[in-house]
Amino acid sequence: MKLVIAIVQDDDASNLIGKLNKESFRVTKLATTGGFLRAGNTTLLVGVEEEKVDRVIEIIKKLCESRKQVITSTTPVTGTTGVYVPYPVEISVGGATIFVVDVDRFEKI
Ligand code: 2BA
Repeated sequence: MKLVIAIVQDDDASNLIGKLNKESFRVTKLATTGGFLRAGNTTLLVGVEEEKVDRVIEIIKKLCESRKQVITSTTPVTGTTGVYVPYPVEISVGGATIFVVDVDRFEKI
């Protein structure tokens, strides 16, 4: 058995869970926060048989969009101390970040 850990954007989570459930995958949804943007995202835990991992990833790929986001970065002005100039930087937030890990033991009690 494998555990698929997928970090997705909040906007995509509901659709994705719906589709996974429709195909009989069981999902746990965690409300998480990205360490870089410090903004909310969603982490899904999906325990599946190894041969179904590809299907889970296929569904995630289909439903999770990559979006551009503009953040304000600051950099010190050269030659001066303590002066910072804010400037916009465009970053692309996935899609999805997916980890697939082995499950040593799985029990339901
Ligand atoms: P965040 O950490 O909030 O990152 C959001 C986006 O900011 C990232 O999108 C990436 O485009 C950018 N970013 C992150 N760290 C950066 C850095 N050190 N320098 C420059 N830009 C940076 P994604 O790569 O699509 O990641 C989306 C979310 O997935 C992340 O939110 C984080 O919660 C999670 N994530 C991504 N890679 C991970 C990893 N290797 N381990 C654990 N969580 C990860």
